[in-house]
Amino acid sequence: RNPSPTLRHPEHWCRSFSHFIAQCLIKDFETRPSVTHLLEHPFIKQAHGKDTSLRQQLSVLIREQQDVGNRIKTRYILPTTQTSCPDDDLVNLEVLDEETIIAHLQRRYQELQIYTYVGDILIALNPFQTLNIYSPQFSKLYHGMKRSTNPPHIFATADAAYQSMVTLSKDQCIIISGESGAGKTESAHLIVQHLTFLGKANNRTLREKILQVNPLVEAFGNACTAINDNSSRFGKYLEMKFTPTGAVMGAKISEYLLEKSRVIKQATGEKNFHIFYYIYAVLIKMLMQDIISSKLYKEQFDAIQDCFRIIGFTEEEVNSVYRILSAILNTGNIEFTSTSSQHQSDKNPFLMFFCVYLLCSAAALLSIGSEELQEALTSHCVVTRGETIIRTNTVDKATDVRDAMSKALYGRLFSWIVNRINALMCSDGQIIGMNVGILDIFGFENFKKNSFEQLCINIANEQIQFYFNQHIFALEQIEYQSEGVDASLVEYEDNRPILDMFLQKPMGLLSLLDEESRFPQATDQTLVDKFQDNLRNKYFWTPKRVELCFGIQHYAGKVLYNVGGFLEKNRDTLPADIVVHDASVCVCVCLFQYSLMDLLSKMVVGTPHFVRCIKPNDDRQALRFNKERVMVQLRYTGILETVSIRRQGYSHRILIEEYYYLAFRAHQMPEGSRENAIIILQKAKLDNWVLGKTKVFLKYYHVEQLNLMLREVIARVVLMQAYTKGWLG
Ligand code: AOV
Ligand code: MG
Repeated sequence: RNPSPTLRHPEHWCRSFSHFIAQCLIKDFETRPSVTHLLEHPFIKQAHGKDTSLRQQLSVLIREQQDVGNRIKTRYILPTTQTSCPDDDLVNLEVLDEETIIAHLQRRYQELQIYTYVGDILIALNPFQTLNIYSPQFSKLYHGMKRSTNPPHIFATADAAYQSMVTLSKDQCIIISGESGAGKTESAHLIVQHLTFLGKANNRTLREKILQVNPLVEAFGNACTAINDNSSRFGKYLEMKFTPTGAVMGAKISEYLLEKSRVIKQATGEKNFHIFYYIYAVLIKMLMQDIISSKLYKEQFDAIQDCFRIIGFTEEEVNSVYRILSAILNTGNIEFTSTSSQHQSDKNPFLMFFCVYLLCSAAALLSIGSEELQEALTSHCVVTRGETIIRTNTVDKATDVRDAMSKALYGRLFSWIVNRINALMCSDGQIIGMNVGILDIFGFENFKKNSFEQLCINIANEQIQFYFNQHIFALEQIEYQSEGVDASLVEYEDNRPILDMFLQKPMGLLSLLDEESRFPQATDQTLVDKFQDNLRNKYFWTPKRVELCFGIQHYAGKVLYNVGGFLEKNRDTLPADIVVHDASVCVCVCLFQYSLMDLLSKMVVGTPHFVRCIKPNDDRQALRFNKERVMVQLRYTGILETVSIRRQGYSHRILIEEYYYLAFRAHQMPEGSRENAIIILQKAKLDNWVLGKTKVFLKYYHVEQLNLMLREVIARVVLMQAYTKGWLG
């Protein structure tokens, strides 16, 4: 491999190389490397000669690192003799029953050890308090380290993904799951933070830009719900793009299934999307009753302004965004009254005047005529016998049109912002690179009243769970068998039947819903009847005492859904003559059968890393560990089964050719045979591996070991090249 361009300059090279060495030594806190100690290192001895500037650089570096080490030691409770301990990983527990695992996690949680491994999977318990373990010093501590060097951490997972990407030149994806409020979005931020640290581009602006992406889209796509004050109301897949040498070069975001209905209506105690409160506090300048939250919203507004500016939106674009938001706010307040004579006396002149004012403002903000807008809201065209007739809408119909328009405007605005971010973040689209994708969706939800939105969210979570199962259990079993490797099959809760009940055509729940949505005469009752007649399995039932409801046994628990509004929300129609032209599309068909599958198929291409977020209590209290709640989550996420499969399993299958540098010289180009695989593994002094027909089955720690060795070999090659080229004088 050629040395990367950043290594060309001797001074720079010295810094990065010495950094590498210092990091190797700093792993062991007890060693306390001194400058003399480090200068005795054979690599450095060879390289530095009598170069005093290197010596100075090293002493600064070491002092810095020792400082960090000391600080970390006091802040993050580290065992005194080792930096990590066996109970960091559930796989190492001697007794593996539920009770032991729970007690273990509880003890760790009380000690603020919120992270625990199950092999290569990270369990993250929500601390519900700010922890001092995410500073750049921690990023440094976890940089390029073996997992067993430090206590479990979200940075270690991000680091493992990054190192695999760079070492093996393969795309990676990190899948974060867990119920609403469990900490997925926070984890996603931390991963981006660490990846941005690792992908040190010379381009500081780009780093800053990437860090603004999440806050910006979340202002538009997150909202306060009964469970979480910053709940994601859309699914997000963020791909961080890197050059082949691992420098960050851009980011791309894919969104799906934004909960648009929130724009027009929110359940009791819930709120609209964050951004509305920010602009309400600033642009509309109305007196807010709550001064403290008004101040907070203004600060948030300023932060969003900064995000827009840093990412590169023009002032004109930002103004257009606010104009559309204001138009939505105005439209939402328009009320309709009937013009028929018997209702004339009901009319309130002030209200009418106010509505006309709102209508005119909305029209002006959208740059259309107010009459045009009024017409679109209050009338519709019917074509009868080739003739187009304009009919006046009823009050209900006009209200529906108004709401549909607001939802469509918001949905499109959101997609536009996302597309614009992508255009601004990927200017170097031509460069071939690799990426680490981070999937953060809305978590499983079960409210007192659950509607169409909860159904969509929970189906998405079923799919992620299915993917997890596929990866951890099913594929593993299939592969063992086809490779002729003996491994006892592990039992697991397969949620495939539930998914089939939703997605199968033509009799799955979503197809039935789509079919019923096409009948204009359909009602909530006909829909429930249709479900009841066609869905006969143990995952579906209709309760006797509650009307217009149906229950589903999801992988994560029973949920009772209320069908009110299902048909309308699924139709998601817009009148043909409204401002935004849109065909009548059914949400379910286009979003589930294509979009989510598309997303999952993207993920399947990359090597997955899993983060399972767990919510220790429902009161959002720090240090409160509700055993029952944790137990339920461990059960339905399959963590217990995962522990056993990880313990006996060989989670990694590798192409051994990728490691041939470890045993052969570059020019030898050995063929990928079983014999050569054995030579490499023996040379690497690994044991306990299994050789299948075509692949080597390794435990996760084997792969770490191999990658570390490979990096050392590459560093040595770089050093030799630097010598031959005379860069070291
Ligand atoms: P979610 O993404 O899993 O829910 P969040 O990531 O929004 O959950 O976390 C909920 C809240 O928990 C955050 O607002 C923080 O207050 C707290 N929290 C989570 N992780 C941490 C952490 N590592 N350190 C400190 N506080 C944390 V949803 O989006 O509702 O499914 O749809
Ligand atoms: Mg979230």
